[in-house]
Amino acid sequence: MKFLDLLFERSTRHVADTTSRRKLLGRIGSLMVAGAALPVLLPIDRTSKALAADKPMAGDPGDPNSCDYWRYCSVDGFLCSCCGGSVNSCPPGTEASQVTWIGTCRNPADGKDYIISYNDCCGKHSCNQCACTRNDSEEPAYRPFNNNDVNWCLAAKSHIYHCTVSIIRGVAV
Ligand code: ABN
Repeated sequence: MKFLDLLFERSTRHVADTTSRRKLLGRIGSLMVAGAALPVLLPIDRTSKALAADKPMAGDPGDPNSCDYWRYCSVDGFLCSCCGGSVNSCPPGTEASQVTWIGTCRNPADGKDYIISYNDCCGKHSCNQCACTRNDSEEPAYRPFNNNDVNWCLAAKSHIYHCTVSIIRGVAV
């Protein structure tokens, strides 16, 4: 019994000697900061939020079925607005890729630059309507991080590319 007492006394003293309230509070603080940063740092799917924010703009100039439409300044693919979807929604039976090409296009209506994501819609064979290759700021394939000739469906459930939507993510400042 004495041996057990001694053992517990020693281990309790060891814990008391090697820990402190300040250290514990510091660790809890670090965990709280890391927890708050996680939603910002992790690749979380914000497509639905962006879509909800991407409402039709009053006086939005141009025809979303035409490759000249302002949002398409950096697109490379078939326009979903010609494929049973719209400028910012995938046709039924397809799913938007979460990994995308990003461009910045000027809206002639207000002169502002908008950040646009070009999400590929995946899960049906190629739409083959309204091919549009504008590629503002794009660079040749030997600079792969600046090239948009990429099938973003490779990062989706289905790798089969159908068409591309152009979603406004915000105003470039
Ligand atoms: N991002 C459109 C696309 C899809 C497949 C191949 C090239 C480009």
